[in-house]
Formats: sequence, structure tokens, C-alpha cells
Amino acid sequence: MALMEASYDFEDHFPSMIERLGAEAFIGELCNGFILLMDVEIGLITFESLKRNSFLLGLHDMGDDEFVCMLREGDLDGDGALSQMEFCILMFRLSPGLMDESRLWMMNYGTLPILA
Ligand SMILES: [Ca+2]
Repeated sequence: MALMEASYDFEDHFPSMIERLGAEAFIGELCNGFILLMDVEIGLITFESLKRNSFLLGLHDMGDDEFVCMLREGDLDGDGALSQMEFCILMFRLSPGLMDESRLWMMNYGTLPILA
């Protein structure tokens, strides 16, 4: 499954990032990642913004099909773009080892922080 292959680097990254940053700071980093990848005009991640900005996050090895796959997997409301919440949920889903922890955070914090 292409998405799981594409997510391999994320799986390696996240647990060590959480250890280093702590859970709350890690969620902040995810939000920063969203801001880096989004189209600033509309505040959403689109295929074009993902392609344009992905090198900022060291994702320059990703191909068009992987971007399409990521958008399709993460787009929960079907508008063809990723909102901040959709992006954070996708990042957690791409890192299976984090799912249990993220469920605990959801219980502790109720929800992920939203951009003001
Ligand atoms: Ca969406």
C-alpha cells in the first residue's frame, strides 16, 4: 500500500520528536507543519501548496502520486484540500505507533489546538 510506504519516514520521526519536545510542543510542531504546507490565500493544504512547500519539511523525495494519495487519505469532508484538523489527524494515522498515545491526548485535551 503506497501510503504506508510513504509514511515510513514519519513513523521513524514522530516518537523521537515527542520524546524530545513533549506531547504539547509536538502538536505545536504539527501545526507549524500545516502552516508551512498550506496555501496562505485559503488557509488549506492543496495539491499545489503541498507540491510547492513540501521541500521545506524535507519531503522533496515525495512524488505527485504520493501527494495525491496523502490528500485523498486525509480529506475527511471531501473538499479536495486538507484543513488543519484533517492534517493533524492524518499525521497521527500515518504513524500507527502514535495512535494509542494520540487517543490519550484527545481524552486529556478534548481536541487538538486550532489556529486562532
Ligand atoms: Ca477537507
